[in-house]
This record gives sequence, C-alpha cells and structure tokens, in this order.
Amino acid sequence: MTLRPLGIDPGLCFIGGQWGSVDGKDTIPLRNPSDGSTLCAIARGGAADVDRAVSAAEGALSGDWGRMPQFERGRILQKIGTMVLKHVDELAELEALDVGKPLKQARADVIALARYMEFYAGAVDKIHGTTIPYLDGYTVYTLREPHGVTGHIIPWNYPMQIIGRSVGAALAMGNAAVLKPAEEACLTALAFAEIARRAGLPDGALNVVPGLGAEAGAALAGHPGVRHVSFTGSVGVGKLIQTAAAANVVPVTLELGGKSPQLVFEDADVDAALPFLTNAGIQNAGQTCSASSRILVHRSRYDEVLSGMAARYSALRAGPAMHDLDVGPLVSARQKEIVEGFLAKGKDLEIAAQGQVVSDAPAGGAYVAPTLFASVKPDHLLAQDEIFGPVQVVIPFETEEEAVQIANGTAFGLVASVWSRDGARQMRLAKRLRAGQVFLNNYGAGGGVELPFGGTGLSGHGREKGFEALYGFSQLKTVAALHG
Ligand code: TXE
Repeated sequence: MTLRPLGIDPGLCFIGGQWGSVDGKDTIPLRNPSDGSTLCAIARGGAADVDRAVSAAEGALSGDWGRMPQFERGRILQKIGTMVLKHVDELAELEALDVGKPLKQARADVIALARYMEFYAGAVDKIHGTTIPYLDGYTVYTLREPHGVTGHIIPWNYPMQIIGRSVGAALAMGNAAVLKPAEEACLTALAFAEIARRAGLPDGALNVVPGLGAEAGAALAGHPGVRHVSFTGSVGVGKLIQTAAAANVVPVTLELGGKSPQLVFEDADVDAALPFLTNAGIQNAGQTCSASSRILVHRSRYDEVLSGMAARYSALRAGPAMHDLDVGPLVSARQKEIVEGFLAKGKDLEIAAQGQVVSDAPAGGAYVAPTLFASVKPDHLLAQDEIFGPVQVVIPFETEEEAVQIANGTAFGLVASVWSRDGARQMRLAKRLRAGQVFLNNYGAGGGVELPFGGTGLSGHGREKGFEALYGFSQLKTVAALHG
C-alpha cells in the first residue's frame, strides 16, 4: 500500500527529512477497525531510531531551522495548512480507514489540522517578551525561546488534531519535534510529515518514528536530548512519561482524558441542549478525551431529558467508517473489549436506550452499540471511570449544591458545561466546577483551536491550543543589563 496521493511507503520512518527503514527493519501490522483486515505494515521503531531522530532535530536547531526568523516559520506553517486542505479528501479517507471514524468526522479533523497551522502561522510573530522597570541604571527585558528538541507521543483517537495542536505549536515556537504516533493509527502522521517536507520545512525540524509505546515511546520520553515532552493518552502511561521525563528534569504536558459532566438545571432550554448532550458522548464513538460521559439533570426536567436523549440514541446507527453513519467502530478489538468490560459491569443498571449496529457491518469490525444508562448513582464505576466508548450515564440531582458535588466528584477535571438561563448561576458554577474548560449553554468537546485546553487532577496538566500552547512550548529568559 502507498499512501495516496503522496506516494509514500507507510512502512518507513521519517528522520532528518528522509524516508527510511527503522534500524531493525521490524514492522507492526496496522488493522482496519471497520472489518479487522490488515491495512498495511508500519515501522516498529526503537531506541536507535529515536536516537537518530533526536540527533536530526538537534541538527535542525543548529542549522537553518534554528536561525529562521519567526515570520518565515509562520509562512511554512501556513503553506502546510494550505496543502493539508488541498488533500482534504485523501487525508480524511486515510483517517477514516485507520481510526474507523465516519468520513464526515475525519474530514472535520483534517480541517481542524489546517486551522491549527493557520492559527499558529498567524500567531508566531505576535509572541514577544516584555520590558520590566527595575533599579536605576538597568534595562531589563524578557525573551521567549524554544525548549529545543520536543517529544510528542500521541494516541490514535484524533491523530491529525493532536498533531495540529502539539507539533504545530512546538514548530511555531522554533522547537524541533520528534513525533511518536500510536501503533493503532499512524497513517496521517506519516502523510503530514510528507506534506511538511513538500511545504519546505527544513530537514530535521520534524521527525516521525512509528513504533510501540514501550519501545519507541519509552525511548523518546526518557531521551536526555529531549527538552519537553507532550503526551496525550492513558493515565497509567502519563505517569510513566512524567517519571521518565523527571529523570532529565524536563517539563511535560499531559492530556489524559476525563469524565466530563453536563449539568442541566430546572431553567434550561432542553431543546437546545439535547443535541449537545448526546453528540458530546457519541462523537468518534465516545473515544474523545473531552467526551461528555455524565449527564446530570435536575429532577424536575429528568423525564424530559431522558426521553429526548433516548429517542436520539434509538435512532443512532453504527457501521463501517466509509458508510459515514453516526458512529464508527472502536479503534481496535482491544478497545472493544475494554468497553464491553464496562458494559458488563453495568448489567444491573437501567438501559434507557441503545443504538444499533447495522446488519451489514463486517463481523471482524470493532462495533459496540451506543448505550445510554439511566438513574445511575454518582459513585457507580460507570459514572467514575473513563469508558472511552459510546456510553453515557444520566444522573438525577435535586439542588445546585448536590450537582456541583457530583460534577466535581471524580478524579478527573477536563471539561464541564452548565445548561441554565440564570446568569448568576452560570458565573457561580463557572468558578466552582473543577475543569480546564467550562461551557455555558453549549458543549465544545475541547473547543476550537483558539481556546486553551487541558485539565486538572487525573486529566493531566499543562495547556494546549491557543496562545497558551505557545507559552508552554517556549521558555522565558530574563535579560538584565546594567549600563549606569
Ligand atoms: O493508551 P496509551 P491506549 C485512554 C482511554 C483508553 C485507554 C487505553 O481511556 O481506553 O487510555 O488506550 C504510547 N512509554 N486514552 O492503551 O497506551 C502509545 O504507543 C511511552 C485517553 O491506547 O496511553 C500511544 O502512542 N509511550 C486518550 C500513546 O502512548 C507509551 C487517548 C497512547 O497510548 C508507552 C488514548 C510507554 N510505556 C487513550 N505505552 C486521550 N486523553 O484522549 C504506550 N505509549
């Protein structure tokens, strides 16, 4: 298989501007989650390949890339964004095949990737230091400088979007990136590297080493040449990454998922809320860090919300990505097992409604019927753990105080939303909810490229997206001149 229309071999890695084999020439099969077939073989990179990639990145920093003015970097990012859009259909098809997401969702991800490039292209020459009044005879100012080589370990659920927000921001600030995509889905990461090469990104500024987490991923997280690590994935691996990076005393950004609530109050516009309540749970088959998996509803509107959501669930159809239905398969047989394990633990709960897997869905695909549970106790496992599948729980509450306690009563804190017409309540809860993003009368599932995003508690730390990402991918130097 070659990746149309870029003509690259998916079994290679991209180091120092060149496509080549990994050291051991080992490969990993890449599966199509819609039918379980093997799509192609991808490279199984290891520590030696990561070493080469970090050296290539260091070379870029001491060469053309390191000397390039900010606006020139911006021009290259802009060109990458334009080329991404030119290939929107092919990239969407690759992402749909690889991740299993319905084509229209994959297409939205391509457009988001282009938006990240445009945003960071436009932002890069607006980032600057400040002057600071100090003692008589001094001039003091600050400089924003890149960390150096940045490591990016990303998951399979939104490869293009996560490349956009993480690699895009790192390159904008003049870092040189080494990217380790997920072993379940890495085709668009490879295609992105080829687009960046063709757009004129200097050799070594971006390197891609596919491989297994415990091999290429672990080697990258703990590499002494890497000066910042950004990771999106599971809580368990996030802890390993932070520990590995601590050995080199480098900063990490961790984006580890959530159990994000939407709170529907007695004065909510339920008709406006319903599409957001449901879509935020089933988008990308629920495999979204910012998915809203808990719906908290005031007792007085409970029946109305539950029947509205149940009607929507009953109409949901799950099937192959290329059929472009509401829900695709999960990314892998392993992810399906994880989600089915959770469903089994909810066997004593009330199922309000389920969607259907279409009858012509291939038997080898990783399909799970979207499931809505009713009247779930806030401390039930299904209301506490990240399921990462098309599953939502509805929880009734009586008072605002109780709603806040339930909303804040998990180990996570990524996104929350409040549905209410009461402005004072909106402001109160925006402060009280434990989350990195709070939406009022809407739910943005992470929001647009402009909106800083990240969590607290087990959801991780650090902020991606918007200008905040540019601060995170740079360090501040203070210069104090004594001139009498
Ligand atoms: O994640 P992993 P998995 C959650 C979600 C899901 C669960 C398991 O709940 O059900 O995690 O998914 C790399 N050193 N999220 O197992 O293993 C790996 O190769 C360095 C939430 O797929 O964390 C991949 O590139 N790297 C989430 C990346 O880490 C390692 C997105 C993510 O894989 C490594 C995905 C190691 N020792 C899963 N082990 C979100 N926040 O959006 C693995 N990796």
